[in-house]
Amino acid sequence: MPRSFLLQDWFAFFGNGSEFNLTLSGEADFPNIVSPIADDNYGFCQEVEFNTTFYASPVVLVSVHHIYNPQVTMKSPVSPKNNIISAWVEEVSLTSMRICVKNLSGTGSKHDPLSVSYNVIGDLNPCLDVFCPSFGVCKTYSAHEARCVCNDNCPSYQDPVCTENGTTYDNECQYKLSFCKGLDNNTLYHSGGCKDICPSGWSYFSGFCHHTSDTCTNWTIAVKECRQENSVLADVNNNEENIYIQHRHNGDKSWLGLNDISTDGDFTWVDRRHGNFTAWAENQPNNLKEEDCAHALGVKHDYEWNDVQCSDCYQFTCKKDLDECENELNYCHKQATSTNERGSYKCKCNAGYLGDGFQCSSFFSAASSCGHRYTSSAFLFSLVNKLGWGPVRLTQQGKYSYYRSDSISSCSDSGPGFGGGLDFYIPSYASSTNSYSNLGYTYSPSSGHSYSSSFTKSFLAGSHIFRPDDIEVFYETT
Ligand SMILES: [Ca+2]
Ligand SMILES: [Ca+2]
Ligand SMILES: [Ca+2]
Repeated sequence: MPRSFLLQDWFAFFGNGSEFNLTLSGEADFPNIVSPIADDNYGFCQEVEFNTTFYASPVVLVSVHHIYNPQVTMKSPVSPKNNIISAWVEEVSLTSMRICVKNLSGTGSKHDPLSVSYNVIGDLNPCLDVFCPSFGVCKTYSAHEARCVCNDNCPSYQDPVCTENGTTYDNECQYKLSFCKGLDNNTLYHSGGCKDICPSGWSYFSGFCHHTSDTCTNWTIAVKECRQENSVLADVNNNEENIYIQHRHNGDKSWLGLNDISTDGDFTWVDRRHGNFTAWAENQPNNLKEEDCAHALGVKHDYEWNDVQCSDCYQFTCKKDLDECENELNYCHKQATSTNERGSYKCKCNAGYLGDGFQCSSFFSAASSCGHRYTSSAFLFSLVNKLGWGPVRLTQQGKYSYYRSDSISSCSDSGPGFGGGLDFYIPSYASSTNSYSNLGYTYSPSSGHSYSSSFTKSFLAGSHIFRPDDIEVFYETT
């Protein structure tokens, strides 16, 4: 029977092809310890994961050969003479492929171990090394063009999160989208909606709970009614808050806690505090008719303020601090203690932990306030040293390093120490002049310098005792 003319491009190689500067290459071994069976068409396949991601499905070249390693062939002493083999790839994706080999049928129960050399050629995903800030996501536009964009493909399901200023989003993706677009600048959020943070009838905004009166009263009664609720007549610290409080009054005028009752012209808030933020309307305050109390003019007057008579009648908003600590509405790390403050709260890492309170970590177990650890891989690295010494890695090869103790040590009331002889030590109050170095016990710059010599004492800082200028602590988060 006549056959069509077949044209085949071919390419043969042996080895990993590294001289061709290919994108990825390697070997896949097929020990072939079981017999090939007819159901599998006498084939063996295995999945190979790329350790990277391609932009498009790459081209893969494979070449199969017998493994002539005598140790391996000892285990499977089959002469390769009848083992005609072929190899191919299938299911090539951006991150993996399947490599298959095939023996001829009828070659007996045992087969040679085989190895497949593969070369993968393609463009890598240009997003691989791109970090997108502000919850952006990296999107590819071509094999060589990647841009950070906002992920506007959010699902609509309800798994609400609440941001620090009290905005509830349907789910985390919706919040991240809003942040990415610059519509929300609150980086902290927690799961669950914001609604139930404040007591019934009060609404959350920026660290405070707010309640607005139903009717108008004079200023003095407004102050008193707020006090009865353990709150204060609204004080305003920034423009966002100014707008928020005035919006609660649907555009109407409302009392502020601002007054100059004690000293004419010296306006203070109800707690006698002077604020940094004001929004007086033009030519106000003018004390026109012995005016000692301030009110907000509402949205129609650009949220500005005016001084009026305290006996006037306006509605008002009371404002009270949310105790984030008592209500567990804080973002402190689980190894930190929260302290409530008016309008906010503070986090401080517990004893034995380091960090800013939102992230705390420990070198040691929380069970003990003092600890020491040994690990053979520990080393110190010093960038600037004595004259004639460049940057140096100080490994644990000091005179007494055979004790294998105290690669690092710390107590809750003292800073970190390195080495069994406190080869390098920073006390808890590092600003005092009692840090010191004393190399050579555990950590040593090189052999031949003895522990406690003037050389090893002054190697790091130029003197035995020193005061650090700057301490930076890096910690690994898990
Ligand atoms: Ca006045
Ligand atoms: Ca006035
Ligand atoms: Ca608070």
